Amino acid sequence: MNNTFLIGDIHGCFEDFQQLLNQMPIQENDKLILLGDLCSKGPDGIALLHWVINQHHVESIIGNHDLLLLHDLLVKPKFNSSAWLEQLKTAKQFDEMIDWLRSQSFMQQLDQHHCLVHAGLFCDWDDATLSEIEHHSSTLINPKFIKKHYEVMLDHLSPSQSDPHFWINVLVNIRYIDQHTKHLLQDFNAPEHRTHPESIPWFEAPTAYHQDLNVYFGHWSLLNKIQYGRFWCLDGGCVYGNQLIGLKLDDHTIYSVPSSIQKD
Ligand SMILES: [Mn+2]
Repeated sequence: MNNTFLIGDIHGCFEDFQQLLNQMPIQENDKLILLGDLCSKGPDGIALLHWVINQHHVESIIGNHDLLLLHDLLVKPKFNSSAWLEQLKTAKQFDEMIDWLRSQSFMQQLDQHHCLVHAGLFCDWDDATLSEIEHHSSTLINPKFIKKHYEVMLDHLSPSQSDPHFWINVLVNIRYIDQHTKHLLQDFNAPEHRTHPESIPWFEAPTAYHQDLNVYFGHWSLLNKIQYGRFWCLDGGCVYGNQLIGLKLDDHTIYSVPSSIQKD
C-alpha cells in the first residue's frame, strides 16, 4: 500500500526540510503533501519551489502566504518585498513554479477520515458543504478572484455557507472564532494568551461535519501541542527557530527536526 506523508509550514527553510526528509521513510510510490506557506520569511523559498516542481509525488495546500505570493505575481506586487519577487522572477523555471503553485488546492479530503487544510475548517460546514467548498475553491485561484479577495476580505468574517471570500478566510487564515456569533476573530496568540474573552480556537467548536474526520493543518505555530483530539497541527514554527514537523498519515508517526534558524 502507498503511504501519504505530511509536512507543516516550511517558509523557505529548505535545509531543515531536507533534514526532515532524510528522517521520513518515503518510498517511490508514496505521496508527500505540504500543508502550505512554502515561501516567505525564511531563507530559501526558491530552492524549495525548485525541488517541489521537479518531483512527481509532491503536492501542497495553499496557505495565506502562498496566496499573498500569487497575488503579487498574478495581480500586482504589494505584500512581498520587491527584492524577493525579483529574485523569484529571474529564477530558473519561474513559469513552472507559478503554474505548479496555481494548480494546488485550498483543501484536500483524501478519504472519509482525512482532510488537509492550511489554517482550518469552519465548524458549521456539514459534509456536503465541505465537498462543495473543496470542489469550488479550486476554481478560485485566478487573478480576478484573488484581487477582489484582498480588497474585501475583512468584510467577510461572518459565517456564510455560500460566500467564497468567507471560505478562503477560513481555509487560509482561521485561528479563533467568537463562540457565540461564530465570527472569525483576528488574534495570533496561543490559547493561553488570547485577547478576546469570547474566543475559542476553531477546532474546539462542535462540528457539523462528521465526527470521524481527522483534520490536519498548519498555520498556527504558537499552539503548543500537535494533537487536539482529531485535529493535528503540524506547524512547528521552523522559521521562528523552533522545529519542522512531519507526519505519516496511516499510523500518525511524528517526525521532527530542530530549526537551523536562531531564535530572536
Ligand atoms: Mn499561514
